[in-house]
Amino acid sequence: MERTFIIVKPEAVKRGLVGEILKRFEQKGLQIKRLQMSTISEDTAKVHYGHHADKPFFPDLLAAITAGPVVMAVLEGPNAIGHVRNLIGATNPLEAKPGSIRGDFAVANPYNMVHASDSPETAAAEIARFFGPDA
Ligand code: FUP
Repeated sequence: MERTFIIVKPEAVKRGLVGEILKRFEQKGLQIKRLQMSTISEDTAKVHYGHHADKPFFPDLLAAITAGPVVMAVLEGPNAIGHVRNLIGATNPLEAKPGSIRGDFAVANPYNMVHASDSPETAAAEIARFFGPDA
């Protein structure tokens, strides 16, 4: 069994897509193990997206992820990381296939609706960052 971490981003919360997005993970067969609504601080956003700190889009990315409340979840199931990455689609909404979350609901970055961990290492770090070291 594998665990992964997702964020329903502020733009998706604002558009009323929380239920729709969580439903897709649940109907795939993944279990919601932890769930919380909160607002990401600028400092935490800088850590979370630290790998993009030198990119020209970094300020817009920070502004988008801190713009309002988000919903975060820990999801569990066989190959949860890979399944969730398939369900959300490509990072660039233009490349995300229709049928994926980004393909169905997003038109341009940084508003691609959802974040999901991309490896076991990032999943463990992100679960600890947002739900605490004992989660
Ligand atoms: P992903 O793991 O699919 O979220 O992709 P990345 O970690 O590469 O990107 C993190 C976020 O940066 C994306 F969700 C959106 C934003 N981004 C841009 O705004 N422009 C880009 O060219 C690439 C990423």
